Amino acid sequence: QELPRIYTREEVRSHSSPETRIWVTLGSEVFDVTEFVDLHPGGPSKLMLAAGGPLEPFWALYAVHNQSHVREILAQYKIGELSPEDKAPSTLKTSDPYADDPIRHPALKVNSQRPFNAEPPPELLTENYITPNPIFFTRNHLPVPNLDPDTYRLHVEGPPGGQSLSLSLDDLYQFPKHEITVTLQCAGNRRSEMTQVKEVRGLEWSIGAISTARWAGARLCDVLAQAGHQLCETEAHVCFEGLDSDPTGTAYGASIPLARAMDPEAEVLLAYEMNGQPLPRDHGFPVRVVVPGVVGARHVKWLGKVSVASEESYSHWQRRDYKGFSPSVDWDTVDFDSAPSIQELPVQSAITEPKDGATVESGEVTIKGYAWSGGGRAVIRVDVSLDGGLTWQVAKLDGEEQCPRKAWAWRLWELQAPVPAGQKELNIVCKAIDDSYNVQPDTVAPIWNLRGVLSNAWHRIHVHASH
Ligand code: HEM
Ligand code: MTE
Ligand code: MO
Repeated sequence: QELPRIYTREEVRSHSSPETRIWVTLGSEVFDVTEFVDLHPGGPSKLMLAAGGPLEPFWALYAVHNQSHVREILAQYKIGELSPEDKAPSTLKTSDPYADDPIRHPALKVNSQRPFNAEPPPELLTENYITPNPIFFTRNHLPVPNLDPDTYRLHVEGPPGGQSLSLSLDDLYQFPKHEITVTLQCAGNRRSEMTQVKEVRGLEWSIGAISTARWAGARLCDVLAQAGHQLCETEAHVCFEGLDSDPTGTAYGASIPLARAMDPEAEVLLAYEMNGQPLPRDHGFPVRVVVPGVVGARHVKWLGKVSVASEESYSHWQRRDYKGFSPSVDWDTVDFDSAPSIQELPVQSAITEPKDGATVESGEVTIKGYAWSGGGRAVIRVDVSLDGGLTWQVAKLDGEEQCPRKAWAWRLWELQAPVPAGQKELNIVCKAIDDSYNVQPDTVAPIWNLRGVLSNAWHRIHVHASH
């Protein structure tokens, strides 16, 4: 058996560029991760922050790394150990960047504590048409910033020759207040069903990475107009930057097409209220973007800056994430530049009651769920099957009737159906149809993708009937 090679921290430090090769440490182990840098799901630049030093301070921030498969990847690159005198835990005592995160509601099912990611349980998700703020699903990539509403300023960059704005909350309140009901869904909603087909990288969302609120604020088009922006011919994008940032100061960011931002009918908001209250800290206090009909990732929270550019945002989350690929694409072949960023989401529905695996009384069963489509497309019908999709019944749609082309919010639905006599096992399935007659695909495998986004196959649950 070979003895591990021994290195000093100083030696490790000298390996921090592609020319010298890239080394990192975890505990007392040393790794040469040069070959992994370009494959890193979080992007090469993030990994490079740790080049030549310990991973711990960064991994404390991204708990996504506390998984065995991540440790296994790293293990492949092990080249040796730190010398005994260098093994002592790094004197650099990192304070917990999440110590100031808000207290959360105990009903939330937590997928990740740091950063905080959680969804309401199915039993609560469709209890109310409007999701109560404390159980609205939460998707954070970083610690929650603690912003002072009195000193808060939103920076809006003007066009060349125009004027830039620095808006206080009071300034924002001066714009006409616009209030709309909008459903927000994460691209990763129902990712856990994709994982069952084949492993994907991302948080294990069940069916609850979706919620609905009344949002109020200024229209983005009014604010952009005040800064002197007009809808121009050239392809343009509105870029948003959050005030949440990693240790290097890189902020969360995303963009949407200028045409959507400038269209009053698209109702893009700079929201300061959620269900009649100031935004909760987890949901972007004091101001966030709300982009009706569009994937959650573009609804930038803790909004610090708005600018117009000829290119999409250069943010990792715009360019290296939130894109769809063929099931044949893997992490060795993926070319993120080849796919457009997700904006409008496809038609979606899920069953929230009964619970998968539950036992239902003989006689009648009540089946409930939600249905929604992106781009303002209204859900026109939800079909439900009790026999795995052989025969179908049409559910009753509840909740607010939606305006054509501006159907920003979900419909809840319900079906009461007799349990077929003698039937001991029920395979309950739902699928929604939107007003473009888009339907959900019947199975997950053909839409599987390496990032586990856009998971919208027929939702299937299995229940036992007690006869
Ligand atoms: C995601 C490995 C260093 C930031 C990931 C994932 C893996 C990985 C496998 C995907 C995990 C999953 O979604 O299941 C590694 C390895 C590293 C390393 C082996 C060291 C050699 C870093 C560093 C940073 C970082 C130093 C930050 C400064 C991230 C981020 C994500 C990520 C932001 C994406 C999280 C998300 O899905 O939003 N990394 N990583 N990583 N990593 Fe790393
Ligand atoms: N904005 C900032 N600044 N930071 C973030 O991490 N996450 C995005 C988006 N806006 C995020 C953000 C993602 S991926 C989603 S799905 C939604 O916020 C979630 O919004 P919610 O937490 O209010 O449900
Ligand atoms: Mo998301």
